[in-house]
Amino acid sequence: MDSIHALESLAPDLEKGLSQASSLQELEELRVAFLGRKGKLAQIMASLPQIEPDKRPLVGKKANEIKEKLGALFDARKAFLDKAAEEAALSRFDPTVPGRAPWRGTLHPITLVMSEVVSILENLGYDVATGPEVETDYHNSEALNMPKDHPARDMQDTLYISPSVLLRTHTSPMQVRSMLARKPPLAVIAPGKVYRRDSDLTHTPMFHQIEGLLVDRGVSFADLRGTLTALVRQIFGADTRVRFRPSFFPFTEPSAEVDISCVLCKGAGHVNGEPCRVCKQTGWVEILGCGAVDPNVFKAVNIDSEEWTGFAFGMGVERIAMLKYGASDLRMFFENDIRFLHQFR
Ligand code: 2NL
Repeated sequence: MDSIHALESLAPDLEKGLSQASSLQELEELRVAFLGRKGKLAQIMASLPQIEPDKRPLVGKKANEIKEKLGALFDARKAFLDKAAEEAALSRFDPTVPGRAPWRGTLHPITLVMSEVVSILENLGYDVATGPEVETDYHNSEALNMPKDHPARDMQDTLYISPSVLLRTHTSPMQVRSMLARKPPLAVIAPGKVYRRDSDLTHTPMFHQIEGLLVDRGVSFADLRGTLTALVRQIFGADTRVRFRPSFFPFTEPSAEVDISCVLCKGAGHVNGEPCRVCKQTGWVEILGCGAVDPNVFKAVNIDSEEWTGFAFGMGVERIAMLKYGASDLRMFFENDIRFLHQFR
């Protein structure tokens, strides 16, 4: 009974082969060799017609049993190989290795300085007012004591959208809007972007400003001095000295520019015997402009300047950021070089 014998030897033969098969490809090769169309089982079945007819059912039954058996052997080996592969992968994964820190963004230095100054002034009692960057000529210039023929309108290099609509050249129009919308007393700051037709080493067409405005009865220049001294000492440190120089702005009278003792040389004018590059040996750096609100501004927004007095101040955020962070080039704030921006946390 050669056929039965041949069939019965298939399972041990396959087991031997499988025990040496270590990849899915070797497994597949064995499957083709044993169960394939021209494989060992098929070859034995091909000789069935030569067997005496009364023995054929027995051989056929045996063939089916063996086919099942072989299938089970394949499944078992495949499961074994899959499990081994999974364990090998797990042994390569070391859960104690520290993870890679995810890349975190940072706030832009201009945003940081803006938030700091806004927060200081909020603590002093000022309300924040934000509004349109596209403004009317009236809110940006006319109401601020700069009539149509005023030289400051050219001086400011305004970007016009139409003859009476423009990109705001300062955040003062928000102060005008606040005075029109509310009744004094009021204390308002206007932070935001402003635009000028100006672009070179030290000027960008867009930059940031923060303005403050206080309107109340009996406001004096001493109040202004106290407020600004408190502000700059919180920004630059408690030992910062402050000085006022007479100046001119169309919307304030009298007007002043404020200097602080140099942030680098602390007022000495030199660092390690070298002339100070920040203050050019003067010991002082300009930080903001200010003044008492001009009666013509109050008149434009229907505030009685006999009853109400006020002061206002304005500062450039980029300038403060440069001094605070020791940046030598304004353009660094606009290039968005990640190596520069990533230093501010
Ligand atoms: C500067 C100077 C300043 C003002 C802004 C102002 C606003 C109103 C009335 C009066 Cl509504 N004044 N703003 C006053 C003085 C100076 O800014 O150098 N800014 C960068």
